[in-house]
Amino acid sequence: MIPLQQVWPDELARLYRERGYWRGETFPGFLRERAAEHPDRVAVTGGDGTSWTYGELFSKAETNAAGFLALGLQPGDRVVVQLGNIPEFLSVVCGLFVAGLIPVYALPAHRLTEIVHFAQKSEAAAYVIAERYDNFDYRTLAREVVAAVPAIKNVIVVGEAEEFVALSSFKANAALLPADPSPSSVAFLQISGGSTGLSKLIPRTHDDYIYSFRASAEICGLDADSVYMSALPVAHNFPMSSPGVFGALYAGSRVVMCPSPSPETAFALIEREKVTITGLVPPLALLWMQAAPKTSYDLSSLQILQVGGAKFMPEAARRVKGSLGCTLQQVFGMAEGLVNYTRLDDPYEIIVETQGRPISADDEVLIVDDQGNPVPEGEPGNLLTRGPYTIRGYHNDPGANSRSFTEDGFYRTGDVVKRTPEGYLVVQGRATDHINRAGEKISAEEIEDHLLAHPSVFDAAVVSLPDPFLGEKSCAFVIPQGEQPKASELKAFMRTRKVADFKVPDQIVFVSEFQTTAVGKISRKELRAKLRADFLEKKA
Ligand code: OOB
Repeated sequence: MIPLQQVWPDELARLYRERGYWRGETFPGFLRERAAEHPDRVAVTGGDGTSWTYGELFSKAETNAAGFLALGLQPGDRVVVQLGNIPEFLSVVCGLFVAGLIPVYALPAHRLTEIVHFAQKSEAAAYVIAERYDNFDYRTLAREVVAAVPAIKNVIVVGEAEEFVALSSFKANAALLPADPSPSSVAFLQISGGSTGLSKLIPRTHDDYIYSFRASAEICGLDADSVYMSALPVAHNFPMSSPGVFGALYAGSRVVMCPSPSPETAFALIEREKVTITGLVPPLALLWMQAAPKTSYDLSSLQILQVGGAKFMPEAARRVKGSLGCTLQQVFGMAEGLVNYTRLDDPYEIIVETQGRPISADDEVLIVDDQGNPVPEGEPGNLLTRGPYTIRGYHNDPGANSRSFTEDGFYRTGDVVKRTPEGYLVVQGRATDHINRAGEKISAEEIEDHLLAHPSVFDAAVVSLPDPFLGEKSCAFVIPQGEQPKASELKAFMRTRKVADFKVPDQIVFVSEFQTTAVGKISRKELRAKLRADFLEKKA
């Protein structure tokens, strides 16, 4: 098994400890502490009203930890977790942490192709699902996963397990529980948005991740009276840690798991649970702002609406206060690390016009041209970063690591930003070829590969097009061979590829050739840029 690690150079690790960012905390350690400090305070509430106190959450985590180990899993083993916004998400992943097992976070939208990739890449030994979520039976998916990945020895199901193992069958057994993991060890694997090909795996340590959500909770002013609602899929880094469910648990706040971000479901929960803070991607923020004036639900408890994952346009940002009556916080982050926030007491213009500034004084931010030279202050350039919670490399991916990191360990974010005189970042665009579809990052290359598998596709180039609602939508330019297939046929074909539904191209445009320059071969990147520009120009 390829060892999991995330290593910073000694002098930086020393600095991060000296400055108090890395305090030697671990997930099991802080959860146990909170359970001891306020065992009877409610930690998490589900959409159906199920509530567990901090004491109950930790005791369920210990029971689940023993259950996983009793199945024969060994500390250090990887476990793919595909659960939606239900309280069991927390009892399962906290159980894995207590057992020293490593969650690999999949989204509910992922299907066979993605799950097999995560399982193989992480060398996973088990897979946790819910019986159903969002009208999909995950047991049918699990059967295909097990057939494709024999190393998955156990499937654990929240709900009716059929031939698999029911989470509810797990029994407490303190004798099985190991000592807490080392704070510098990898706690879990997060999934990258991925601009080239398949998603990469992001190893995050206890020390670095806990710092990021502890500091985030402080920036957002979370305390015992706060109620954080996860409206986005909780496996995303944003609702998980910015400050997310873990920042909320760290601060002793209450977490609400919202099963759908639709205004109907979310507004009802805001009223019922007196939610004080939640986070959305821009398209959902627009939807909420549209629905709020007409709703009969009482949204007055909501103090902070965070918006991030994709660019929130200033015009929309200016409407938040008027329509939802709360403070806007812009969040510009990435699963690889760096997270920027506008601060709650920032001047209004900074809140609506910028994507915030880094969490840490020791987040190093460089803005450089394509040759790697710093651009003049205030000019747009490529954002590079390193710091106390930004990874130094992906798991087992030398190719991606040489592309995505500089020799001195800066992560190339792929984002084009400029910096204001006050040190706030404004996202201008992106240098890499992915589509940011309502906050879900889609790799153009990955979709092209699927389309090329269709017998009537000679070549395909996938690009992003502006969309008033989604921010960006995906468009596939396809050169057919033989008889031209219908667009609907290609979309149906994409579904047979067993990928997340958000990866099916929104639009398909058939072309007879890709105009390449006289010089001959142009890069895929240039080709995509040209197709996109020509198409938008024709439409204008
Ligand atoms: C968050 O994380 P990821 O890993 O899904 O995506 C990261 C990328 C960034 O590199 C950037 O391209 C884009 O998403 N992005 C934004 C943005 N926030 C993220 N682009 C413009 N404006 C923003 N506010 O998306 C994520 C992780 C933690 C917190 C928030 C978002």
